Amino acid sequence: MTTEPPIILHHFPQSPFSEKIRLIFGLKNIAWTSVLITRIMPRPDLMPMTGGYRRTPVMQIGADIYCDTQCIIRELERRFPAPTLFPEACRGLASATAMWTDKAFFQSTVNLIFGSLADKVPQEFIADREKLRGAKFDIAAMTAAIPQMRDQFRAHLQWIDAQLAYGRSWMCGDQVSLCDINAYMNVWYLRTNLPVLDQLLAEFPATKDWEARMRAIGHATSTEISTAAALEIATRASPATIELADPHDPNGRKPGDAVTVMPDDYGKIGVRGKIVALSSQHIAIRRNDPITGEVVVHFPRAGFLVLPA
Ligand SMILES: N[C@@H](CCC(=O)N[C@@H](CS)C(=O)NCC(=O)O)C(=O)O
Repeated sequence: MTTEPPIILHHFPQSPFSEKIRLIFGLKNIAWTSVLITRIMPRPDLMPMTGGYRRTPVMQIGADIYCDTQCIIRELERRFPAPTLFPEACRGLASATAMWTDKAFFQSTVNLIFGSLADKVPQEFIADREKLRGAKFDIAAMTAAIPQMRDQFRAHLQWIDAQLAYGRSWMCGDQVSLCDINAYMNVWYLRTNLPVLDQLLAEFPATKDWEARMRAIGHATSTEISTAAALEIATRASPATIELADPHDPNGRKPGDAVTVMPDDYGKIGVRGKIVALSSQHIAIRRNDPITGEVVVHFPRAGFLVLPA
């Protein structure tokens, strides 16, 4: 008898991108396994699985490793289709909202938070995030820009509020969707860090009520294991991904091709491997790691570069 490997999330409590996934576990009522990783590098038990990809969160199912929330969400929806995150009216747009919520909206949230926390931000954290970004994590500039960031955050909040007009409970109508999860990430991040959110929400009562509904979704039930135990699971397991060619790949890529995959914005560490499966929204590559043995690492396509290795 074979038992299904657990759904493991490598995350840390303060991580807003991880909060998206924790809420999806809540929404779909998925029992999951929690692996708490450090907020800054090094993460010696995780890197052998991802091949160097260092952003948070990462999902692990046996020896299949899913990087980036886009990719994690796609896999969770495939395995647990009900309730869907993609109601008919916003099937494509629901995913596309990440290009708003995770970039411009997130940037204003990050700047507002770190600019306000100012000298409370530990030096090791600043050094780590400078390495991640390959640019200065300029707290003084963020502090100077607080009024502008409040304006930006407010403009994004108003877009959420406009979607909740006419008494709608959720951004795409009467069903919660990925649009809500994506947008809420920023509201959650500000809420957990600064009291200013109450002031900003005062003019948006529908969004304030929506925030409470979002929070009430919860995180379902989880069991905690150590980073070492998760690594052991990957080492013992074999990847379950089936080879899948993409007849429409515009660059003629195919299973077996050696490639390097990396984010196009920050944390641009290339992960090398051979293509196993690919499509317009997904690429899976096989790597042989000296510690874990064979693993398949999965990435989204939007926002990621695929280069010949
Ligand atoms: N596009 C990524 C972004 C993830 C991201 O930026 N996460 C932050 C933490 S919430 C991060 O990676 N910080 C650096 C780190 O944890 O090493 C995703 O959707 O997963």
